[in-house]
Amino acid sequence: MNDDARFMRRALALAKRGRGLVSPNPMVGCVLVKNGRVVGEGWHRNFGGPHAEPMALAKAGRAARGATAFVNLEPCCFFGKTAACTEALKKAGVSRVVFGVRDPNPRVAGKGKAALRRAGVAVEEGLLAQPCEALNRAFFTWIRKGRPYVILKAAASLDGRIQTVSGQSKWITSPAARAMSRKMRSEVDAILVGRGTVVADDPRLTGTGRRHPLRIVLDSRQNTPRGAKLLTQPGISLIVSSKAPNGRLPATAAVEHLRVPLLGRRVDLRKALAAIAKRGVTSLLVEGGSEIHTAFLEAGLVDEVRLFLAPSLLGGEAARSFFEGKGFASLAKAPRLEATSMRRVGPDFLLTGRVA
Ligand code: AOF
Ligand code: ZN
Repeated sequence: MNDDARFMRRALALAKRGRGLVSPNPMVGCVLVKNGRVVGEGWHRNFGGPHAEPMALAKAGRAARGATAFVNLEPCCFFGKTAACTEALKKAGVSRVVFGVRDPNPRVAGKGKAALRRAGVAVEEGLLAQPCEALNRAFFTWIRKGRPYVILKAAASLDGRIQTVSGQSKWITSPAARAMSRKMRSEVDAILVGRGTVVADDPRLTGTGRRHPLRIVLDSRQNTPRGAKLLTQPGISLIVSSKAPNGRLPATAAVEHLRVPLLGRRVDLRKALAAIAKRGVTSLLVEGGSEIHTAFLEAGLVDEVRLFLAPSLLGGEAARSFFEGKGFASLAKAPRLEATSMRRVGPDFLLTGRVA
């Protein structure tokens, strides 16, 4: 790996320290290098806080003059919660900026690069573009599509079933897989389930960290049980329904409501996702049940699939699988995963891929 790539990798590693803390902002890291030596490092630590570049500049002090800045994202050029990074870089006398990917935020979107060039700073775009794009995939989807990055998560047998024929689902996968699934919850902004899952499994929908992702229940008819465990966990639960909240489950500080019109017999998913995105949710873990997974897949609203597969074979025509519905008549029309990977988790497998 050449030196530039090495420093960009370092910027990426720093950026990752903001995971779970910066949303709905992107994760950004910055490394300042002079004469082959790192003179300052910084990363965006929390939403509303300083950006990566000024943090690195503060560390470098006067050594920033004539240095190269490596940043995974195009530096911003507007005064938001903090002053523009392009200005800070310019003022500090940084002579070259290497960034991974353009910031799709319409307030930046190439304007950061142009501002630096105008100020006589040498700018290079696209170093390690792929990992830089991957790191902030949720943020990019949120900005570009006005909806969260949607991850469908399920735990199934090798034959794709999420229940036995008698409805038993606890537990198809191992404690190791369940622990990993809780960790996944801690890394997203929100988790979504259908009312049916709340009734059948009464999940807590909690993660592992100190941060509590928003818990969302899709409940077309305002029927979520009042005693549901998820409603009393730390953090906020959001009931998404076509009906106004009633006295049975009134809005409180911990239970919020969102009203979304129906599309056919269920809540309009696109409208629901747009409204959820407006609350600053950039990533959403959809945990089921089967009808919810099916509705998201049929609507083309799944970006990524994470499937825990237990080495068991449950069989049974009446046993539910995580994707049902009408199905696709032709292979060509059925959704396919790309960039797939498979790893072992205890006795189970975790298969992941992005919907092509
Ligand atoms: C950077 N460096 O470290 C980050 C950037 O509300 P603000 O002022 O924090 O601005 C947030 C926007 O700035 C965010 O939507 C994204 O476009 C950019 N994030 N830019 O130069 C950083 N976190
Ligand atoms: Zn900035």
